Amino acid sequence: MVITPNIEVIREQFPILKREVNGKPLIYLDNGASSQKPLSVIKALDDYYSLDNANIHRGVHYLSQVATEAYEKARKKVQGFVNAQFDHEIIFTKGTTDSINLIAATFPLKSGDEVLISAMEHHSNIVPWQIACEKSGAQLRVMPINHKGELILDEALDMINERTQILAITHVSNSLGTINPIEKLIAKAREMACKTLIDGAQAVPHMKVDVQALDCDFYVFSSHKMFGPTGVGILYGKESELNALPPYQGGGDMIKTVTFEKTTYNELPHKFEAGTPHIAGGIGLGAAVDFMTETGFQFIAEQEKKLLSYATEQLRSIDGLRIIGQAEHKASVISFLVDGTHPYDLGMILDKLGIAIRTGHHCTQPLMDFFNIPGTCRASFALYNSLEEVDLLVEGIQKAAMMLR
Ligand code: C6P
Repeated sequence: MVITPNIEVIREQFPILKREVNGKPLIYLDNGASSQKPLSVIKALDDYYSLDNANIHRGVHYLSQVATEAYEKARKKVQGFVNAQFDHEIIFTKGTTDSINLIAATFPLKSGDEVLISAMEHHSNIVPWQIACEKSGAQLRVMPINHKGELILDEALDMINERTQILAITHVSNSLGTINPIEKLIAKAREMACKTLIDGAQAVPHMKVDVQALDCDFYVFSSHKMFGPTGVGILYGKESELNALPPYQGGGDMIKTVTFEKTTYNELPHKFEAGTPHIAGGIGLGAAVDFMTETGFQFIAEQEKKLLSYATEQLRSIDGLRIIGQAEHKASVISFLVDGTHPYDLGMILDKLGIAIRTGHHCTQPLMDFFNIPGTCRASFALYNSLEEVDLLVEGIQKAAMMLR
C-alpha cells in the first residue's frame, strides 16, 4: 500500500521541530543554509557509531566489511537518486564547496582560455575559479542578470565561445531562488565543446535531478541541505571527464601502488577520495536519499509551490516590503527588505519570536552589489514548513517593522 505523505506525518519525523526557541515554538525558515534531519538519518548515524564503527576499504575484519558495505550502498543510492550511469561517477567530498574546489584545482586551463560563471553565483562557485584563473592565466567571465534576478539568456549563450573551457553555474540561486535554464546553457556548451559544472546545492533538496538527461559533465551538491548530515558532499562527474583529470589530494585509499620513485593511482571513485572519509556522514546521506525518495518529489514540489505562492502573496501585503528576486521560475526561497529596517535587526527580532531566517549577503556579495544592497532577509522553505508558519512570519515582520521604524 502506498501511503500518501502529509505534512503532519512529515513533521513527526523531525524531532527538532518540536522544540522551543526563546520560549516560542521553533519556526525554521533557514533551510537554504542547512535543513533539519529526520529520525531515519539520526538513527543511521547512531547505528553506525553504536554498532558498526570501523574504517572502510581497509580491514578484513567483520566490522570493516559491514561499514564498507553500508558506505558503498549509500553511493549506489546517490547514483540512483541523480540517475548517474555508474556508481563510481559519484565522488564523496566534504560539501559543494569542496566538490567545486576539486574540479577548479584539477581542471586543465591555460592562458587565453575562458571560464564562464553567472552574476548570481555563491562565493563557492566564484573564488575557486578566480584561484584557478590566477594560476593559469585564464580569464573569468560573468554572464549578466536582469533586475528580476534572471539570467539574460541570449547574452549568456553568446558568451559561450570556442575559448570557453568550462561553464560553471548554479542550478538554483541561494539568494534569489531563481531556477536557471541550465538545459539551454548545457546544450550550447556542448556545441562549443565546453565542459559544464552545475552547482546543485539549492536544487537537489527541491527538485528531481537527472544528470544523464541534463548531460552536464559535473553536478555538485551538499548532503546537509537535503536532510542529510553535514561534512558530506557529492561530486557527480561523467566517467570520461573524471578519468581525464589528475588526482586532487594524495594519501591513503587513492593509490594503487606507492614507491619513493612513483605512485600509481586508484580507480574511480577512490582516486578522488584520499584519506578516511566521513563514513557515518555517507551512510546518513544514504538515509536522507531514502527519506526523499519515500516522500517523493511530487509531494515536495506541491508543498513547496503552495508555500512559495502563499508566502510571496502574504509578504507582498506588508507595507514597505520589497522582494529581491522576482524570477518567473523560482524555488521556495524569498529574499526581502523592509523599508526603514536593517535586515540584521529584523532577523534578531524574528529570532526572539522563535523564527529562524537568514540575514546578510548569503555568500553572494557580487550579487548584492548588483542590486546595490548590503544584504537581505531570506526565508527559505522546506517540505515540512506549513502555511501557518508563513502567517506567523508575516505577523513577526509586521511586529518587528513597528518596533524598528
Ligand atoms: N549556501 C546558504 O545559506 P557548502 O557550504 O559547501 O555546503 O555549500 C556552499 C554553497 C554552494 N552553492 C550554493 C548555491 C549554496 O547555496 C551554498 C551554500 C548556504 O545559502 C550557506 S552560505
